[in-house]
Amino acid sequence: AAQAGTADSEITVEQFKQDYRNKVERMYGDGLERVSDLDKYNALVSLVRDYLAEPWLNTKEKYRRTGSKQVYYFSIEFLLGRLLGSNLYNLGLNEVCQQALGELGMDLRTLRQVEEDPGLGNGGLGRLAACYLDSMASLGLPGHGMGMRYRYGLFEQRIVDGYQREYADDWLMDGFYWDVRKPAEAVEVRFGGNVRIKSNGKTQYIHEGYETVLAVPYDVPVVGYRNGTINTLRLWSAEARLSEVVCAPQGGSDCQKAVEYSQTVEELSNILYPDDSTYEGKALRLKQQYFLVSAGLQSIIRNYRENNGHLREFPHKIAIHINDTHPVLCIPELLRILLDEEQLTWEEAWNITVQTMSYTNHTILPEALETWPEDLFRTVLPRIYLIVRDINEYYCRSLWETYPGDWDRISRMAIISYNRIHMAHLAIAGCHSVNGVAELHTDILKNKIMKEFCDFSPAKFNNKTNGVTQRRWVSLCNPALAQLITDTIGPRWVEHPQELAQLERHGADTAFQHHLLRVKLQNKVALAKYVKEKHGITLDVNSIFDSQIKRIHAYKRQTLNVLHIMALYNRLKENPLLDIEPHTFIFGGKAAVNYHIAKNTIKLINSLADLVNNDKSIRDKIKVVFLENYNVSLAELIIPATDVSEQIPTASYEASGTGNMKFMMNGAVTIGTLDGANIEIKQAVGEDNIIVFGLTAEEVLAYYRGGGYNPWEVYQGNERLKQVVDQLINGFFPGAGDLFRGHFDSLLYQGDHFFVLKDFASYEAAHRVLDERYKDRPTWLKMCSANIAHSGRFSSDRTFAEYATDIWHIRPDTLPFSA
Ligand code: 26Y
Repeated sequence: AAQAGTADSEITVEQFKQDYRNKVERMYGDGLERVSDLDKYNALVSLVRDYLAEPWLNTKEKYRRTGSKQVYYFSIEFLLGRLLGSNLYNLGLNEVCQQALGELGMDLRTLRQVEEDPGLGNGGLGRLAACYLDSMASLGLPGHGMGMRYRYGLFEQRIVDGYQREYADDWLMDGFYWDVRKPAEAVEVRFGGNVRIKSNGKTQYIHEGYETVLAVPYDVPVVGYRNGTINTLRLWSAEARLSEVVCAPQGGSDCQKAVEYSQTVEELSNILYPDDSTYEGKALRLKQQYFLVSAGLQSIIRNYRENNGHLREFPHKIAIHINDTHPVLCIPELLRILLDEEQLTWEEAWNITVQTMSYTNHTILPEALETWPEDLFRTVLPRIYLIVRDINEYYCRSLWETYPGDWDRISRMAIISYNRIHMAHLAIAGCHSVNGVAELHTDILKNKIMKEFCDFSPAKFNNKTNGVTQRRWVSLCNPALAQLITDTIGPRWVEHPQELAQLERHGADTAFQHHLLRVKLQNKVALAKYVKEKHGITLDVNSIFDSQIKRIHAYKRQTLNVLHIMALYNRLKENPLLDIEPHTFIFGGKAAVNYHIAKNTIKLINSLADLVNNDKSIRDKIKVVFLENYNVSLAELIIPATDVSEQIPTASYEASGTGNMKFMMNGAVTIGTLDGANIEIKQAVGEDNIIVFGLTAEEVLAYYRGGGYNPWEVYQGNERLKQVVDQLINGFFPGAGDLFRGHFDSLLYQGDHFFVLKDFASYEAAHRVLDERYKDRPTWLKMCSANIAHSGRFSSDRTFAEYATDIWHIRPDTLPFSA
């Protein structure tokens, strides 16, 4: 039998060509010459799926046989990006496929671009989950994803007259050929109704009068890098079972009702909530969360029962990870199953649950912390509500034992207080591990946001600094750089990214530098081509490409970037002979649908772009572009072409950041604040290879304690700054009128909560340092190499080895890092 993972050595180009031709003919009843690109793409996916069927089956078989502990990563978002390229690459079929298609007169790159981006996530949190899937499989770790199969992904952004417009992301329109529908493994999820308590010796809870939603799983293969491991991402879809509804003859009113009913049921998995900032307590969102959790847990337990004995052993066989609080109902749902269905005692059920569950926090933004009104919760999930009440009581009792009489503290830490259910408190109480996503973030959790919880159970708290997969974020998106690295230090870095450190020795080497420069230029040409085709703007590929690509949010401070560009522009206008390096400022990102100031920031960037790009007098020294509909695929194009990575949040706000790591791996130099993982990037590369500026988290927090700072003083004390701030409202942007008054007011009249003005001078100075370094090209290239060389730490392989060892207590087949 074909050995899993060695597909590359087994399938020849000839074989591939033949298989592919056959596939096209069988799928479409037509010859390769006669079918569309979409058909060709679909046939290729179908063929790749055939190739991975056997190793997929073998992997499942192996896990059953060895009885190894399985990890389930529950996440309401998985931002996968396109899969054709990454699956071919991880299967080791990339070259064979490329050559085979070439010989058939086709181009793999074209077919890869036919694929819709499965955008089942908002940003960092969802993309992190996707990187982790890649690492789990590539480490040969039995780790699977549990997520939602949204009918529509994150909205598609179009820019109309400089403004963001949102369109439905109909990603399933042409079908999605990677997943396998498993109707036989569907489970039922119950909503509403009421709970009757029956007491005959033992109390029983009978849930009645509920509505049932059918949860149907779709399994997506997750391919490990050339190791034969194929794990599973299980995505759940809500369906109604209409066959149970009797229709009146000639389709009478019952049929009508049935169709309406099916629509309300299917609403559950229709949309991904397009918001990563402000929490909204919508009933549908609560239902979605419970739907994922209940369906996922039921299927895990069903599978467990087929292969194992008593549920007492559950924590030795299963680890469940909760990605932020969104899937935190895993805790009461597992308790429900253990109590109501398995008849375990509370103590037993609670201990099993806590030992099984672990939780990652991704944000300290108070407006993104989930709490649910008790009434709503009780109505939608009556049985789960009772269990959460019991958890609350049990937890508060244990708090009372440690802090007798300290009512204030206990009410601050309670899971239910003031008629709201606090999901983070539930997570901390019900998990054996709570982690932050970068050292600073974890410190802030431990010493501020969750201090009282940490005092109560310090052993739970730990840090796991985020990581990204070098396979998608270097090998696939930057093949030229990957080749250069492999030519220089050999191919092992793909599986052992810490070996990138060997590049350090080559950083000052002229030949290496020369190659690096060529690679970067080639990537800039590719991006410039895209920008020209899509936006009609000509970029100077010899300019510094400076990128800020991420969700648009006040704390991420796209505004600071804008003000600096305005100041640079003003300097050029005053002195057209000013000797500055030409710059291309690249922006990309979506703003939440109702986040008005963020949407206005997009308009601000576009207004600046219009002004600057059309001003002949500055002789193309600066260009500004806002790239429409930022998503994973666009990131794959922008990151390899970037020289300068903008990571400029107000310190303390960005839990970690992961874009910062992707840029670093691709040899961009960071200009950043001391926040999130930027701090650890600085430690890794050394202070000569990163440009930092601005207030530290401690300083920011100290200002807040003192009631903020006075932006007027800063504004009045800095001529350049005053000029650009005034330009927001003084007609500098033709036709803008009062459009940017909101930005102006927030900076001056609302206390500049995010310290934009406060950090401006230091940001400007940092940019000057950057330009100086860039002028001296050998120094610059050395900085770029140092960034690549020290990026191994930020591989999700490292992060995952840490989760596996410290939290889930499982051992991968091989550990790439001695964790
Ligand atoms: C509940 C709703 C309002 C909500 C929906 C999505 C709240 C938060 C989110 C997503 C948050 C998110 O993406 N956080 C980011 O997680 C990354 C991965 O850990 C971090 O790198 C990044 O700093 C953090 O902002």
